[in-house]
Amino acid sequence: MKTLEELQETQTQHVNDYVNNLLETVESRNPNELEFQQAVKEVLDSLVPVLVKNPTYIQKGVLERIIEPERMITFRVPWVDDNGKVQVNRGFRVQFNSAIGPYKGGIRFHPSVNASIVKFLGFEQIFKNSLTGQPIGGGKGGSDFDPKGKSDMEIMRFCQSFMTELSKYIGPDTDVPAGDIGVGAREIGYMFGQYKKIKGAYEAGVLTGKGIGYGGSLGRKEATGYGTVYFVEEMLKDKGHSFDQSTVVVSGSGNVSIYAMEKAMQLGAKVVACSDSSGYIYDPNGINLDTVKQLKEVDNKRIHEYVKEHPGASFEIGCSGIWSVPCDIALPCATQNELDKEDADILVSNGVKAVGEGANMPSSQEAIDIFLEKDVLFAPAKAANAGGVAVSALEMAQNSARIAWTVEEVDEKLQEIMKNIYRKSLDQSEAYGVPGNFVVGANIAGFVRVADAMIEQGVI
Ligand code: NDP
Ligand code: 2IT
Repeated sequence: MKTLEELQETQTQHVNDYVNNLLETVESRNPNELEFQQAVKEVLDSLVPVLVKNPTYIQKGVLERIIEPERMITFRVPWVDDNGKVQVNRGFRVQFNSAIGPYKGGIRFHPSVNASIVKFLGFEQIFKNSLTGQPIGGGKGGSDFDPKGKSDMEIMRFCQSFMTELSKYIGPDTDVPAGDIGVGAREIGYMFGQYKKIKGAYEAGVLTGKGIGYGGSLGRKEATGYGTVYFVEEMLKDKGHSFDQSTVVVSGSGNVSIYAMEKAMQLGAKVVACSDSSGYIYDPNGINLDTVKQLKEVDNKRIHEYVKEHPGASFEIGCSGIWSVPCDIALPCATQNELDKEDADILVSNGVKAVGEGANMPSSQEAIDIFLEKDVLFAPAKAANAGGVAVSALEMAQNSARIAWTVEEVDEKLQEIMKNIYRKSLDQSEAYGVPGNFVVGANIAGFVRVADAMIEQGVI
């Protein structure tokens, strides 16, 4: 007769085979979609223990359903540039999972956007949104439109054309987009205006990240970056560390990056480097955030301009070099796969204590493996950057109630939400025998809520 241990081992082997089979299906059904395959693999691999313990999830076909979007919309976005020339871009919206609420997730404008990018982001969003505890499903959208170098009127015409088509598929109770790379308050404003014109109704909750004067929430702009730092601070606190007196490196210089730097500085850290897609700046005296904000939020300039105002700082071409800057805490806040195995090795050899992902899937799987192996505190994206979408859900709540909370009220709720996400992820990592592995903990905590809802709602 087999011992209990042997039986458990056989069971784990069965579940591993089942997961590997599913991953093969994902690969053959979504060929060439490497980012999507990467995101699914990370989640499914970490769900093995929960599937062994609760075979119902397998019996009810939850996994087969959760890896297939409920709907994927692809559309033409024609617009006229300032020279009168017709341009055509491709628009996407993936409505991935609505088990716990309307689809919710940002819109990205970047030349690299394709089906794989949108689907990886939409898939991640399911679990991230679940972790927030808010009633929001998973979705994502975007276009291969490149906002760089476009005039304000070109941006407006593009946003209007994009929304003319997207408006058929979204609404405050069906699908609620927001910003992401290349989409901030200006773009949300143009899209909201076009949606309102088409619908002939003021449906404030159809988009989040709106301007404060017409239904936006105070604190939404800061929420992702602040939330990332709140999560990492919790993680550090448990180990007797903190941001205070730490040296921090933050990649990117966009929305997430700027407010991650701001909160880290408020907590007493010295941020010495940040970047854009052309390269990174290193300022041994500590980055002057006012200069970065002026360059990026106001003047739309490249990051190397920083050095003109701060001669003590230097600029290096190429963005991945930023990880060779010695630091205690690294916050990748730019884009997917911006931190690979070699970067992880360098960070570890320079003594990094913690890595917090402000961007979505910024670390490659090999990089994550190194951090976990070397006991670097690692905060994975879907837990660490969930503060943005969490405050988006608070914006929806305010819109429904036709009220506006103060910035203090929103920030207090954000801190509470980030602490809850930290606690849930830690509890699950402990329950499944990998204490402090927040990749496993966050994936399981995010999954269970959605999976249970899917089972309760039947096979749909
Ligand atoms: P922004 O457009 O405001 O900023 C993006 C920053 O990343 C810029 O500095 C940009 O440089 C840099 N960047 C973008 N693409 C690349 C690339 N391919 N290579 C190198 N650098 C690049 O976007 P956000 O700050 O909103 O988003 C950053 C990340 O955070 C993304 O992964 C996004 O999905 C994620 N995120 C965003 C949330 C939000 O609320 N906005 C919420 C949760 C996650 P350049 O200007 O030169 O292109
Ligand atoms: O990746 C993300 O969570 C976002 N871009 C924010 C989504 C949202 O709906 O606020």
